Amino acid sequence: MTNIRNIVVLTGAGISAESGIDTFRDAGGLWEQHRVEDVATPEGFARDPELVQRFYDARREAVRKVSPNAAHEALARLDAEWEGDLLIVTQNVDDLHERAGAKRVLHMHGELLSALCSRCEARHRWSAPLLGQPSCPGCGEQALRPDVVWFGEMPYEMDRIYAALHRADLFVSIGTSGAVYPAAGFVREARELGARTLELNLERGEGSYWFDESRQGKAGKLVPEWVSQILDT
Ligand code: BV8
Repeated sequence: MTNIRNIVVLTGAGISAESGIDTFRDAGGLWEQHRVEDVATPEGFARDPELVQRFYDARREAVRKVSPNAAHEALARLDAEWEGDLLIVTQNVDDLHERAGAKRVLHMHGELLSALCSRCEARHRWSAPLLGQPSCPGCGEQALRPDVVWFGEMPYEMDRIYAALHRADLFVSIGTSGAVYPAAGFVREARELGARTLELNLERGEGSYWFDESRQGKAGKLVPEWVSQILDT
């Protein structure tokens, strides 16, 4: 892949599936076990905060028990060796990219290992349960919520993401169904800005039409292959 200097990689739940983290829409996925509007909206949190805190406490616990897989490790290698721009934009709230060693990571939908105070808006690295309403270390109020972006809320650092898309020569999407916006619109943005676009996914996603190339298979196999293709040739 000649004259590629600046890369944006978008990842979704599919990249963490082989680590044992449930995806959302696949059979037996999170959205089969819980109603989105109950656990991933501000209205759901207002209606039943305990249900929502329990949902995210369980996911925070589950992430602690799993490890990064070969796809996370391959992206960490790319991050360490790629001299050009690289931004790994993840929709995932787990910390597997960072535990694999990747540094240039942006969590556009937030993180399980962070708590947000709805009163003073401070953010705190957080690994304990939020059920039982611990007080905010900043303002002391019992107003902590999971630091994740719920439906209807603005994703984080959109300006940094669009700036990277504007500079990108290559946009790669890994393990995402392309069902949730604005992330699902990035491929068209990147394409219209002249970048080459590549999809690596178990099956074609909803936006597959917009990719120059789409490779189907497991991320644990496709991502190491792609990374060595771009670093070693
Ligand atoms: C917003 C955090 C205003 C919490 C999440 C335009 C059109 C229509 C609707 C909208 C629109 N614009 C906005 C909306 C509304 C809404 C939306 O998109 N609704 C959808 C359902 C239609 N969007 C919002 O509300 C967003 N906010 O728009 O604010 C705005 C507008 C413009 C610009 C700025 C702001 C906020 C959305 C964020 C919600 N929070 N997560 C939590 O995690 O609990 S979304 C959550 O679901 C994830 O973060 C992720 O984004 C999404 C799940 O998708 P995937 O990660 O792709 O997972 P999925 O299970 O679907 O697919 C897995 C894929 O992996 C599959 O394709 C499978 O084949 C593949 N796979 C499986 N195993 C493997 C694999 N691939 C490779 N290897 C494997 N082993």
